[in-house]
Amino acid sequence: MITVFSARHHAHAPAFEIFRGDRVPCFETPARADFVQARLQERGHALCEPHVDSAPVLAQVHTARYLAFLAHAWDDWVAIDPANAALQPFPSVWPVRTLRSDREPANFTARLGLYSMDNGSALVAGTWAAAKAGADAAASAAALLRAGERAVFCCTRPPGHHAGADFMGGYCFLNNAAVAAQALRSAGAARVAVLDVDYHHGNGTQSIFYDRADVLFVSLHGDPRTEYPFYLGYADEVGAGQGQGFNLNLPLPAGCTVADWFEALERACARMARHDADAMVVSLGLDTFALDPISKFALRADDFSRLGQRLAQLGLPTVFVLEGGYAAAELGVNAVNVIEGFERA
Ligand code: SP5
Ligand code: ZN
Repeated sequence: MITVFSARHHAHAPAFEIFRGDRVPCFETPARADFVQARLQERGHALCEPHVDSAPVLAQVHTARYLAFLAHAWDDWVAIDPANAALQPFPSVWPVRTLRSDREPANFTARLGLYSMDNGSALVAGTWAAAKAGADAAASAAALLRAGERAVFCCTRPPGHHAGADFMGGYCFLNNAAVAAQALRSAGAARVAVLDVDYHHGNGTQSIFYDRADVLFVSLHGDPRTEYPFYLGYADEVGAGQGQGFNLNLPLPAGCTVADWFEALERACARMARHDADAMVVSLGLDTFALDPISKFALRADDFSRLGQRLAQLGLPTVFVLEGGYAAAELGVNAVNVIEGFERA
């Protein structure tokens, strides 16, 4: 399976994130994608650079004002004070209920809060370049499928599935999976199915397609009652308007068994099969791994092979997009196990 990979992901390397009021090393690091790249090469898989500009598709997935903010956020931050170049901006104020989000304030921190769901996406000088390269990889993968590839893997970071039409969050800035799905639609696929197997609910992807019947969203994740992102991902979210019946959430209790997880995967696959899709996008989070430092599912290396095998049985042209997974040293083996399980099936 061909992999789309850009070394530009290195440009996004924040020094720290905030955890319980303290600065802690980032869980989402450049080493993650490097371990995956190394394992792909070790196993003889081909890699290529992104070759499609995602800008037209990004404009369909994200709002113009969010894209404009994100593209210039670092320059705006440093323009306030050159000393800011050594600091990471974090939001500290948000337009929650009763506050207005239709007006964009002039103040930088207020704008950052307007376009953030949490303080979980550390922003640095190279964030836009890295995120854009990831979105370009997703658009390139869609083009490769159209050109006849059976499946393509996007080895991208930062991840994307928490990013909504007009906000960042959960280490995510641009929604790569949504870009892949929308690019497939634009390339002629009448129906696309998105399956999100990251430990965390893909709130951004769900919200982007929530009122649409052409893009089905199915997600398997830790119960939001106790797990991030907390405010979305419940089973009663079934889609709205035209999209009613085209959103399926399968929350599982933190600490559930591998057998429970694969049982839910069967339900997900059954719904995917009913969609009669022309192509599938898999938000491939690997934080379901037993040794993941921030998650509470129990999958082992072999289980990722089984996942790949099961997904291949859906018989659909497939784009895999890397999402979470924070046991960095094991990420390469686990990701490539999915890829090779898929290929073997
Ligand atoms: C793409 C993705 O997987 N994003 C995950 C964002 C999770 N953000 C919340 C992180 C909270 C870290 N909690 C650490 C608990 C350690 N005991
Ligand atoms: Zn995750």
